[in-house]
Amino acid sequence: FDKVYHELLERVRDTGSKKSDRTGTGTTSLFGHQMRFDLSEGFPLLTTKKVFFKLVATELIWFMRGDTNIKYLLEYNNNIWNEWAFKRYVESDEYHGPDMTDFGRRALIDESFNEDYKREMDQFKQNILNDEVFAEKFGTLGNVYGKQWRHWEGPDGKIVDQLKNVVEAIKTNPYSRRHIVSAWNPSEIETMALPPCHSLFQFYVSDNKLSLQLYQRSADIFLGVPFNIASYSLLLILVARECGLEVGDYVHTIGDAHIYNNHADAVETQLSRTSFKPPTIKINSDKSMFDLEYEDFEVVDYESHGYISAPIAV
Ligand code: THF
Repeated sequence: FDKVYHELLERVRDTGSKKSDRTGTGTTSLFGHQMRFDLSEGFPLLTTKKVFFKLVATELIWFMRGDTNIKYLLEYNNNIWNEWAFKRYVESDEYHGPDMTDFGRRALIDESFNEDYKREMDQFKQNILNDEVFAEKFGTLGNVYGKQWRHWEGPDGKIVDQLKNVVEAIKTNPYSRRHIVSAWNPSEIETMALPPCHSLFQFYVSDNKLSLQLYQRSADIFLGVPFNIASYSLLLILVARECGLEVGDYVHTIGDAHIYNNHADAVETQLSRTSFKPPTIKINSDKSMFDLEYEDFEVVDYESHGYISAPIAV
């Protein structure tokens, strides 16, 4: 599994073009890449760096619950969406602290700003966790994944539960070519803190095996993709379990595949490492996928190299 990912890192590094981006960080990027993971061989949690399964699983459960408020994530000490909620807060009329314009970039280059940023972010997290009114208002990311997966709102106000529908359709009409869930809702993009990076996925059944393909419009290869691979592979395992099918392939298709310039050294470190055998996932419960909680999951035999830290572009 790691090899398939390393090939992507190398391809982008060696053949990508320099491209400036929305976040001002700068990237090396190419357009169009596909990876395939046969999940009967194990669970693709990368082993050439430590990937935190807890963060992956709690994020996926958060999507599956239809939740769009980071409060749930913070309760599991999962901080991967904080910056996007924080951004909305500091741009609102209710923020009166020091100027946080462009905080993601400034925190990396200005030590005294970074102190202010860390303090404000910490306060923000405490407010989300302890103040219900504040959390309601500033913990939400708008109509992001959870909303679209479970409560897509049609023009007539009709709510579509795409995830429930697709599970039902796989059970009743497995060979259908319409097993699609879309997070890309053009009329609601403006209401989202960030337009969905993983925009659409499709299921496919053959020989009693369930496969899933993701279309990701934009992929942060070093930080995001290891999460995305594990997340959608876990979703595939859950839906297969729900539908009484074996697991087939997880296919990951990417549009803009980019390595941020400030991840270059981290990429070299990871590429210099050799992989371990992949772990497996155990689910210690009979509950439906819609009722599972993080505590029901167990990663078995995960042996990995150490964590490699890298800054997130906001
Ligand atoms: N924006 C950018 N620039 N990259 C992304 O990968 C990304 N996402 C989501 C939304 N916007 C994005 C958020 N997902 C991490 C992982 C996934 C994220 C965001 C951040 C991250 O920093 N992971 C660290 C561990 C973090 C921790 O310990 O708290 C890591 O090393 O893996 C892609 O969907």
